[in-house]
Amino acid sequence: MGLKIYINGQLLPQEDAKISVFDHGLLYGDGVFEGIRAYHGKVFAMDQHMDRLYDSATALALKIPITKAEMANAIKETMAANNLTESYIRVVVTRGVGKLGLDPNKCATPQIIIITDTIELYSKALYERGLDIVTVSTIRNHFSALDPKIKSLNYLNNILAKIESLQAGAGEALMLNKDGYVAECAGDNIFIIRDHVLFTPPESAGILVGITRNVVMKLALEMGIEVKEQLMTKYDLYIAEECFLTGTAAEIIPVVKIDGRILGTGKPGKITLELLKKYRDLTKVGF
Ligand code: PXG
Repeated sequence: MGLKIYINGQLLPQEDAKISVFDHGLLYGDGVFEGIRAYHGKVFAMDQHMDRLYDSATALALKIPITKAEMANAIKETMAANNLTESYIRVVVTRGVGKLGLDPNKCATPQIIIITDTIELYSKALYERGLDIVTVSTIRNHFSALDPKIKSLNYLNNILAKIESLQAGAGEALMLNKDGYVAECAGDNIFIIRDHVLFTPPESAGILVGITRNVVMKLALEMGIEVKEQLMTKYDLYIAEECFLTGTAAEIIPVVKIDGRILGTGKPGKITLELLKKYRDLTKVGF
């Protein structure tokens, strides 16, 4: 039996869940989205995801026609309709059906789509072995062009980076900003550890402000680890003792190789693994 998909207040069988070819989400990538996870039937960091979704929409002058509370309920209803407890949730809000031509005012009303499905994770072996990443030539969007803080349907910047890392046979693409500072990976935030201090690029480096990133910084502080949001270059990564990526899907994934250089011991770091354990404990009780 297929999935039930939420579109504009209706739960439709997957085969009937279709949108117009005139939707500006398709024609121009004009819209926003969220990737959320549910563990044991409970949505993780729901409020944070709702805040980011609505902020992204506001930044695009896109008014979502339902409240955050109504959206949260719609997500829960969609999960229930699919009997899902462990789930990856994709919320998409498009500008809606309009005319050919950029003008968003020609779009009548935004469309809301909610897909709840099971997720494909990185393999358990990869968490034990660690990921290798490469710096790619595609720079992260400059905030004056398209602010990476906006989780928009326009993900080509990230996809171009991902293509480069795939062609290099690496697990993820490390993106620098236009000044050459480390920004983030194609679909994850990046952290390093050195001398018992946790470093990650600041928001001003031009990044998506990851919800997992925020949780990890909080967990580190609770563990008595100093956290610094600081601009970094490739050099800082090359000399790191530990490195890991964070994201809703990946949670915390250790990095053991950057640009062909083996980091530290070449194995997932001790603090990284402690943080991963603490993060997974948190997903059991909810956040
Ligand atoms: N940076 C970027 C560019 C992202 O897209 C993150 C960081 C991590 O953010 P969160 O809030 O998840 O901690 C993301 C989000 C997927 C998928 O299907 C993952 C993301 C985005 C789109 C798709 O795996 N990661």
